[in-house]
Order: sequence, then C-alpha cells, then structure tokens
Amino acid sequence: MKEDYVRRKERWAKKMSGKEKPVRPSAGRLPPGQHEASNFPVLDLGVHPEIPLGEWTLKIHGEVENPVTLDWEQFTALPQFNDVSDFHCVTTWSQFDMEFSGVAFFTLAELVRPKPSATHLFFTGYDDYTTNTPLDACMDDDVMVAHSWNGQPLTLEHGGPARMIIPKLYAWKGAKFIREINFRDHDELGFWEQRGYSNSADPFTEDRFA
Ligand SMILES: Nc1nc2c(c(=O)[nH]1)N[C@H]1C(S)=C(S)[C@@H](COP(=O)(O)O)O[C@H]1N2
Ligand SMILES: [Mo]
Repeated sequence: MKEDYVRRKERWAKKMSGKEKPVRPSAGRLPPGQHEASNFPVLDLGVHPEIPLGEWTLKIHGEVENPVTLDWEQFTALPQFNDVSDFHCVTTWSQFDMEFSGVAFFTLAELVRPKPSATHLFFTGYDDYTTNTPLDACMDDDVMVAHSWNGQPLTLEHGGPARMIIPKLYAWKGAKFIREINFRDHDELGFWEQRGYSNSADPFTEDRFA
C-alpha cells in the first residue's frame, strides 16, 4: 500500500514538473460493458446551480490539521495541474482522452494535511448532490478538482465552476459543482450509493451496483 502510494506521488510530481507526457494507453482501455462516446453527454439530477465566481467557495474540512475555505481567487492561485484521462459513466458510455485542468488532489491534501484518523471523503455539490470515496482512491496522480475541459472553463452543465475528476472510478463518484470536501474517520454513502449503486465503483470489474 505504502509503496503504491509513493509511486503514485512520483508520477504526480513528474506531471507537475512537465517532464512526463500524459499516458494515453491504446489497448484494453475500454472497460467491459462500455462503449466509446465522443460527445461528452450530460448526466445529473437536472439541477444546474449557477454560482457566480465572486460567491463561489470550496470548503475542505473534517479530519484535517488545516481546514480551509477557498474562494475562486485562492483556488486558482494554487499550483495548476493538467492531465488527460478517460471518463467512464455507469450508463455505459466512456470517453477517452479528456483533458482536464485544475488543482491536483495531492495539492489540496498537502494544503489541509489529513490527520491519521482520516480514512474517507464525503463530497457535496452546490446542487446538494453527495458522493463518497475512500481517501486512498483520491490520493492518486490523476485526481483533481477541475475547472477546465479541453482548455475552456467547464460549462455549467458539466459541473462548473469546478468539479471532481476521479478517472479510475465510475463518473458518479466525481461531484460536479463541488462545494465541500469532508475528510472523515468513517464512510458514509452518498446520493447514488444509497440508491443501489456500488460503493467501490470500479469500471474495470463492472462494479456497477451494490
Ligand atoms: N453535483 C453533481 N455531480 C454529479 C452528478 C450530479 O447529479 N450532481 N451526477 C454524476 C453522474 S451520475 C455522472 S455520470 C457525472 C456526469 O458528468 P457529466 O454530466 O459532465 O458527463 O457527474 C456526476 N457528478
Ligand atoms: Mo452517471
């Protein structure tokens, strides 16, 4: 586990330094039961909360040494991170080579400093959507709070001003319109997880439903 973590962080450090080109695997990247999409469909609860940037904040708190509430200026002043990843929706579409920019989850974790008691994350969006992951799932080199897609600010329907991107999990684990990240010492099921979706959500094992 520890070695795995060190490798992820090394890969992230290389990406941050611009020395590593994003990996674009070609074979075996379409998970079972998925088909490839190219039009980036919109999937959500039908609520698109419009948050003016001047009123936007991201609260990161819970089992951390240094809880913060970032405004837009503070958030975008953090080291910027660009990455290319694949996006897998449980409704069976996957889209490859998604270029997102934002702030790496590692950067946010270094800022708030998780306590040893932090084991899980609970995310809340401005539409009151919630979802949850183990902390370890987000301590990876491809996880970020994104504000841009393909070089353009995220549109409202895709979760702007900012959203979570967790490429290795089905996309419902990535909260759009992100408002709050809570580090916790226990797991709590989010919106879809309470409604029969898998808690672990691994696309490559077709881990769709609990
Ligand atoms: N805040 C919020 N985040 C959300 C959702 C939502 O309804 N509200 N839907 C989830 C689901 S089910 C999916 S598949 C992805 C879809 O992202 P997209 O609309 O940009 O394709 O967002 C996820 N994040
Ligand atoms: Mo979804």
